[in-house]
Amino acid sequence: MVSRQPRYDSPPHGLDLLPTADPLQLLAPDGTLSGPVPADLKDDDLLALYRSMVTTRRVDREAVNLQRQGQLGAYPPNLGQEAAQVGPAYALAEQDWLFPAYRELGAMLVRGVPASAVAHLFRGTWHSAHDPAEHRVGLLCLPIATQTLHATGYAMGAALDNAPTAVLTYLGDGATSEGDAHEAFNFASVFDAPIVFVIQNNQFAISVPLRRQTRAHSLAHRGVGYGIPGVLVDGNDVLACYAATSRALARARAGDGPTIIEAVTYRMDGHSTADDPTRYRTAGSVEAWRGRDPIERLSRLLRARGLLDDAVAAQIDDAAAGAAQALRDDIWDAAAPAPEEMFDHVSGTLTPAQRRQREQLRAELAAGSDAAAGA
Ligand SMILES: Cc1ncc(C[n+]2csc(CCOP(=O)(O)OP(=O)(O)O)c2C)c(N)n1
Repeated sequence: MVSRQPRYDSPPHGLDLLPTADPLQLLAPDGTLSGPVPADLKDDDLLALYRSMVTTRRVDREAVNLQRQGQLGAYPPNLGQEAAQVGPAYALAEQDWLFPAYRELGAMLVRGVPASAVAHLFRGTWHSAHDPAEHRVGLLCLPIATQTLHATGYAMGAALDNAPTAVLTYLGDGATSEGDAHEAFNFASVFDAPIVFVIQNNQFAISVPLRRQTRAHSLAHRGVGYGIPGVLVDGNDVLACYAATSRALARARAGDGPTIIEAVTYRMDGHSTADDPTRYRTAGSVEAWRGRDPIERLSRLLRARGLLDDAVAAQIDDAAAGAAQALRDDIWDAAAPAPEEMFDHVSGTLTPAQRRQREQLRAELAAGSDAAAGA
């Protein structure tokens, strides 16, 4: 006989995990408030959010230019996603950790990682040129969704240590179709890991549109199946992105487990500098999103509040141009380190096999340069 017993001691969560039907929005595209400014964001914070987004956009454009000039192999632009990048990262506390994918320039700048550390990866000079422990930022991950597992593992470890640390990781809409993301969501939920997953739904995985990625009502709705609350936010509203992440990080620190936030945004540029988006989307759809620009709407709010005028805006633009120039100076014709340098960072102490491999590489490099000298 089929057992009618429920499979759970207590009913599984359900409706309380569902996101709202409409994305949370605090700042409308015309710069008026559609909800309260988060109470912990003071005037200086609002200006800092603006400064971070302007800097991200300017440095991002410089990286695209450097690629066009042959200095980077490829580069994945942030254009249009500045709020979804900066808002969540700004909500992190000093001791928290960030695990980025590859498009997270804006989030990394908020954590103090130099732009050149990101650019070196795309130049192919270094695997990643920042110290993760110094900034509490993991390495950029190009294999889709792998960072979600690193992040979940780190969060589980932090919980075991009773550390007051929460973890933030970003993934794309396409990444939610990867097995790695599923495993990360499930482990995070089952072990109450103190982690926040921010899905930047920029509508495309290269040329594959969102409708080919899921039949769920939204990506945030997928949380229900994992027992994780899902939160839907306007990803072009930096205040909403900040507020939702801040709440989710507090939940994580209180031991209440993970949250999945879907930030609904739009990638205004190509997937990478190797992509031609005109092949798979219309100019009209891009134009429709231009009116929702994340920087423009915060600028309107700041001007209405008397926090920004032309002079302050020009100072911020100049500083952003300085950051772009610093990136250019660091990257232009930057030499690659010696190949065996990779062994210096692969693990704290090299295993005997790794030491042998390093010697073998040195011998091969020496033989190669002898042959070149003799040629
Ligand atoms: C495991 C793996 N499969 C395929 C790729 C090739 N690839 C690079 S980016 C990308 C699309 C990712 O889309 P999404 O997760 O939405 O993030 P976005 O690039 O839009 O930020 C794919 C398939 C890869 N890097 N790793």
